[in-house]
Amino acid sequence: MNNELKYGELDELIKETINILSSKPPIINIEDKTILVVGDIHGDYESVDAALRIADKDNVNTLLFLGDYVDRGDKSVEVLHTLMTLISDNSFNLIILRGDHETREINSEYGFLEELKNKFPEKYGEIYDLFNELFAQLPYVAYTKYYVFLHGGIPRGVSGIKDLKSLRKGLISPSPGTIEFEILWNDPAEYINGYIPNIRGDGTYLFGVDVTMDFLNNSGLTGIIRGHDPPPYDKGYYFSHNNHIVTINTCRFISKPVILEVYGDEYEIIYI
Ligand SMILES: [Mn+2]
Repeated sequence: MNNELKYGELDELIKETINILSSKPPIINIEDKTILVVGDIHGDYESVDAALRIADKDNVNTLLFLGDYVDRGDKSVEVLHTLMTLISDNSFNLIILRGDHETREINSEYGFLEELKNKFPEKYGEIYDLFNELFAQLPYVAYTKYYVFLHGGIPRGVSGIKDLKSLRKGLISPSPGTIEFEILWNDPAEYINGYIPNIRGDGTYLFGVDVTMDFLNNSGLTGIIRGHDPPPYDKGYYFSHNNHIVTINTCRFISKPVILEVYGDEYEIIYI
């Protein structure tokens, strides 16, 4: 942890970021043609730093993170501090989507709460509550003319981007059975139609290629770019549903870390 970073300063930065985020919608339309996309981070500060260097080098203005900033690694606070500083400085068009770890139900169990206890033994409870208030203000989805970006997958009952306009912000731990929950948790699967229960737990689903094609056709889009699921360790990404879905990971504790650069209707996967 940056030793100069005191509880009071962090507290103010979180509050300022909540103010900025709460004025934005849960679904973001991106106009920019070039976008640098970052997958799961899970407390891996070095990967965030590497992605920001590439954004600088390639002169990219729009940076999109696919969620899961906290838990597992031990630098979730540093990761969030960097992202909040960039949001408050307005130095990039920075979009940070919500992942399933940006819910209290999960981040109380998988390392983030413990990290805060270690780094802020006196005040961890207040910081933890503030961060979860911030997470509840993160958008769930972003889209361009060609691609949709989300953490997990297509929720049941959602047949196109128009059905995502009803997403609600402000939920600290979205409940199973809601589109807010399923967009954070669902995964694509080959060789199934429709939806079947996912081994990740109650209320999580696998969706088939028919769901993906209906969603894309109804939305006038060509692909889904997501995180959430660990790719083969040596690869860092994988394709599903006839290459209409790409899953990437940017956390070096999970697989080789990659980022993805979108240029209009194309993209390139880059090892970092
Ligand atoms: Mn996830």
